[in-house]
Amino acid sequence: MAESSLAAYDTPNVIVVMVDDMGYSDLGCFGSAIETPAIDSLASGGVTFNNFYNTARCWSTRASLMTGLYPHQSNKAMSFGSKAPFGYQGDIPRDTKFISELLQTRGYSTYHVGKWHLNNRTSAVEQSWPLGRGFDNSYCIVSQNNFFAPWRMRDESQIIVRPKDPRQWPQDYYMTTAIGQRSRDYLDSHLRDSPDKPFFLYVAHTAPHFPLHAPADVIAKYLGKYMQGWDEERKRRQSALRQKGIVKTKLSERDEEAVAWNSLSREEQIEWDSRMAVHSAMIDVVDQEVGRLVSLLKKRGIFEDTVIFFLSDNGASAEVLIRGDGDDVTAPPGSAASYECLEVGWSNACNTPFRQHKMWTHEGGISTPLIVHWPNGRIANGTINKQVGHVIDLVPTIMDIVKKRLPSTTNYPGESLLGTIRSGNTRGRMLFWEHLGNRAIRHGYWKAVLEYEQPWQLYDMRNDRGETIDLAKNRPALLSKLTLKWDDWADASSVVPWPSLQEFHPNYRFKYKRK
Ligand SMILES: [Ca+2]
Repeated sequence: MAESSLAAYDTPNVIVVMVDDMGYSDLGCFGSAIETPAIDSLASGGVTFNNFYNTARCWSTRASLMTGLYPHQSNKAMSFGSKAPFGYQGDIPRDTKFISELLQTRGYSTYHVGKWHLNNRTSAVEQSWPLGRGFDNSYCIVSQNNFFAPWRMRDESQIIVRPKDPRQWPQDYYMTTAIGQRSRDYLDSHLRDSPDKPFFLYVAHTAPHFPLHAPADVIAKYLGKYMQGWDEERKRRQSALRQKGIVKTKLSERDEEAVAWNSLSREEQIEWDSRMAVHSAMIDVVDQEVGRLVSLLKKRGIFEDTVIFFLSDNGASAEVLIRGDGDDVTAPPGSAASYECLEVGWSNACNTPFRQHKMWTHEGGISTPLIVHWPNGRIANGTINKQVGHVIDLVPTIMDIVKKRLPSTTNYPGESLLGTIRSGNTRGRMLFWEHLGNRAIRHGYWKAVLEYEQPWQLYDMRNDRGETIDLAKNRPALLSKLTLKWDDWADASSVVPWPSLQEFHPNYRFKYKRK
């Protein structure tokens, strides 16, 4: 491969693997007991960002990943329809370019597999699916309500609707495995049909988002492993993160909606142990699929010239919902007939050492590991990179890596991370968040954060990413400087006060931590 490696160096292949609702410390290499050897090996052979952020929600992070903009700037902060103000309508404008469109018109073959969540609500609906947004091929999961038999998919341009009875669906189907298989099928056909072209492969896993569904044999590996409970699990993970040099912070308090593990009956503990076992199994299977993808890249001799990014779209979720085919309470945990969520106690543990969950702008909602792996990229292998980064940075980073210019017509708020991926040098950033009225700004090591209808809080991220010591009252001048900067950003970025959107979300309250 020596010759072609050199030739291919100018245009490496790019793979983005994104998981759904995975907690900050859910990877083995981030201190969990979940077996993720393939992802851990990408981390040890690549660069791991420990200060990396998403936007706290599925669609908004995907909008930022694809467009390089804050979600409001791409009109995808929410999907409230055409009567809502720009920023919240849900229709990404046609002239906002996706990374897939930028790469497709610059000589890349482009493949999408898995979740999408960016289709328009009102205008140009057909053109807003992956095939209309720069992907040559797409295996698109439209509904993830049943991992064993999804209700709706788009396989290329064909819409597939599941028969009402899930037993009429292939009985060996499991979504994560199907996503992995199609990723490898696309790679195989790419290498057969257009081996001279580089490729961009976007693998959007739907795991470990609820419902908690996983193959029984993988769940069996983890059953009984969590009987020590979420309070112990949080301590164990915090200590592992500290030992690995990933995060050193005081542990946040147990979430106020979660009960003490010791107050549960033995039967309740067994039930909760199984929830976490299924969550672990879902991530375990994702890792197995990452492993199979890596094996294929190695077998075909293109592993060295392929850049792999791995991240989660938001933190673990405390939601409590039953959708899809409903919950048969007599069905085994993790089976197709069950419909269960992680809920607040385990979500809290999965986001260790941070506070809050998916949807909040505290660290538990917006933090994700980012792993970047690129053997031929002269990058600082096996290092933990402390640069503060955000999913808006991935478009400029990918374009930098493939040596192509960003469109000059767009003012991108992010920046390329390639320099720091190589050097490990860090510099100050100013980043912003707004989701459901929750707000945050990070400027250097300071973070101001506000939960909707609560006052601003101020934290020093150098030693308190657990957000345990609110410095708002000690540093009022600093806090007001930061919140004014947030106001300026909001004004310039199509962010509007959450209460002004009341008519579009009459039921949008934070009740989901409770049953
Ligand atoms: Ca998500």
